[in-house]
Amino acid sequence: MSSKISLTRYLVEQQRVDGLIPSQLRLLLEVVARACKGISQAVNKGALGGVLGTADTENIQGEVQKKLDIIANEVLIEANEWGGHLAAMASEEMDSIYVVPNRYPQGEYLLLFDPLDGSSNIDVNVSIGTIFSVLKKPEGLAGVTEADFLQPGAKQVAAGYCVYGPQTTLVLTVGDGVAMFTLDREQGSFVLTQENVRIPEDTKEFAINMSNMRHWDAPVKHYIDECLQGVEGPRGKDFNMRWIASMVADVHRILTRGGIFLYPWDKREPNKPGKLRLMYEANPMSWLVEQAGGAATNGRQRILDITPTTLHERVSVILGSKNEVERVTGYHTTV
Ligand code: AHM
Ligand code: MG
Repeated sequence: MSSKISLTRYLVEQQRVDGLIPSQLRLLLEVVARACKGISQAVNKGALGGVLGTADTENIQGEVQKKLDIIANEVLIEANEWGGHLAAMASEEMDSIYVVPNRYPQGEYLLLFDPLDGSSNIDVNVSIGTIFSVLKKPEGLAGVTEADFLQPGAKQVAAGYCVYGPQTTLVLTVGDGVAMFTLDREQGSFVLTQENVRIPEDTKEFAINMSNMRHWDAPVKHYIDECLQGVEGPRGKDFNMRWIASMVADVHRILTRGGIFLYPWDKREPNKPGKLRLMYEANPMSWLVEQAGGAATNGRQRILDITPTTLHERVSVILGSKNEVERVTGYHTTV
């Protein structure tokens, strides 16, 4: 790329030339990106910044919070509450929605995030990230309630993640394909490094936590069993396995070179539809993957078509290369 295109310029051009994003949404995305820069700095400092380890508190999901879970949540709230672009926020780390305080102007957007995804990797210096999803507040009602958030993922107006790995990379869609921006630390800005990201339709790489195999249901077992049989099996090719245990990093690999990611329902907690959260993990990732030509289902239906009934609802996730996702989804009716 001859001249560098910053995230700011990219967004301004999307707004001006393509009319894709209103100015309030542009502001929102710039603020989220700025917050991610702050989180990236905290992540980079690690032990030097005293940010590693647990915080001795639990979130609504009963998970022990890490210090960085809480720091990242605070950074996102503080960055976003005063700009006038938001009505409210929701987070994996907060029981209920955070309504923008009265002292600030109220905007028309709703922001949802998993402030620090892959928490189990924080202390071991493995890639982690921030996932975010943007919805519009339904029109016509004063105030904002949790019910305003309960929209299917197909209604998202922007979605993305920032992965804190060897590089800090922000990946974004506003419904016109997927673009990637790498943080230039000297300049302090995100620079466009890839546009029109495409996921190959076929793959030889799967990502799943194999230690749960005995708990899966038949269609998922059948699919992975076929992959494991390799070149001698019905698939006629050898598969490779990757599992980073940070959804951001696994999805980033899939957007970069293809693959399939599964976190399916399993028998350990039969009443839970899955481990991952629909509104701020599965929905934004599913939209990014679809925008890059991939597919995302819960085994029975397109994830983006699910209407949530609660903010922290969980879902079974199968996403990535289109032909593989369609194969596993098909097994849910044939196996
Ligand atoms: P988190 O949001 O609390 O970090 O949990 C979500 C993470 C995903 O990033 C990842 O795919 C999964 O949990 C890993 O689960 P497991 O520990 O079962 O491998
Ligand atoms: Mg998460």
